[in-house]
Amino acid sequence: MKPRVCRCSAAPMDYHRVMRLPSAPATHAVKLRGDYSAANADYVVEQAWGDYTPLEHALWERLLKRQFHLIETYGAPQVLAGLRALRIANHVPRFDEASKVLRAATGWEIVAVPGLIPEQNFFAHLARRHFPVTVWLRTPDEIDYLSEPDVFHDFFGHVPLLCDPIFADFMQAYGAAGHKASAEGGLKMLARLYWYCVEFGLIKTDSGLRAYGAGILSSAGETVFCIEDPSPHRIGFELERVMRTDYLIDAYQKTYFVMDSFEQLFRNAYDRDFAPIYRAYRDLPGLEPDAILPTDKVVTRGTQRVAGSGAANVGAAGIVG
Ligand code: HBI
Ligand code: FE
Repeated sequence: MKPRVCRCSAAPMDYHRVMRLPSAPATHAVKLRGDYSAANADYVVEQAWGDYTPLEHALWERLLKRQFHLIETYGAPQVLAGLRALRIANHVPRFDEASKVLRAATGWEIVAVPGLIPEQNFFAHLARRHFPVTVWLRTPDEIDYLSEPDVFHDFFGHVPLLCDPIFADFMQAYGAAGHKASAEGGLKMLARLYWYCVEFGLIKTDSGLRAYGAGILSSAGETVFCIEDPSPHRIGFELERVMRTDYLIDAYQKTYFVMDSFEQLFRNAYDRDFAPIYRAYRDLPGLEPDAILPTDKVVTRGTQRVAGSGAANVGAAGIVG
């Protein structure tokens, strides 16, 4: 697979490809943007908040206003509660201040990182309730388009839900599962769970479907698309189904999986041995991103008119960040 440039501020690199390598990302052919030279062995750096420029703070404010407005309509209530608790302001947030809120809420804290880090380090942080947040912010011409997660995606997209006790426990369990998955040949399947839940998950609420995945929440276009558009399938979450399904990294998703509640996620994933699932499916080809199986709990069957592969579709989808 060739390196792809992805459409949103989601986690839009092919993580598996980058992170399966034994070496640090900085030595990989895909040039990562962050400065890894000052990172310690865990890839942690200083946030150096004072170094953000007035232009960067202004860009943060622009991104924040646009997304906050959309998320009031389309975001899950737990996300809104987290955003309020964090009192995200009109400037790039200080990780130390946000960590105080998180520690009090769920025992999580933020660690600053230069960008994407190898998945074993990423899992180790999560297992300790440390959430890695990239320090750099996109430039103004990238407001709608970015090829790696930046501080807006990582912070605005991921951190609010870490205030939710159930989701917070799930994320720690995910990190712990990551350690085991490499020995059990399950990394690819575990990454699909991350993708379809943590990055692109929807949840049912009394007022309809709402978005909680960070890749959605940091993308203006996908925030509306995932809820309103007739194109994608929306299918009830089922752990094995999700773990078997390939995903798109360079276009809007063809399928979103819908959680009944975060309790469901927790019940499915916490304290569960994934090894039998890995064994059953790891050597089989993945399901197509637009598959519908007879066993699926279909919430809405999409027209699949927008979803497609490659850059043309990304253009059609409007390249949003
Ligand atoms: N590194 N900084 C950072 N952020 C991520 O979301 C991330 C990562 N490294 C690996 C990784 N995600 C993936 O392996 C996920 O599938 C878990
Ligand atoms: Fe992400």
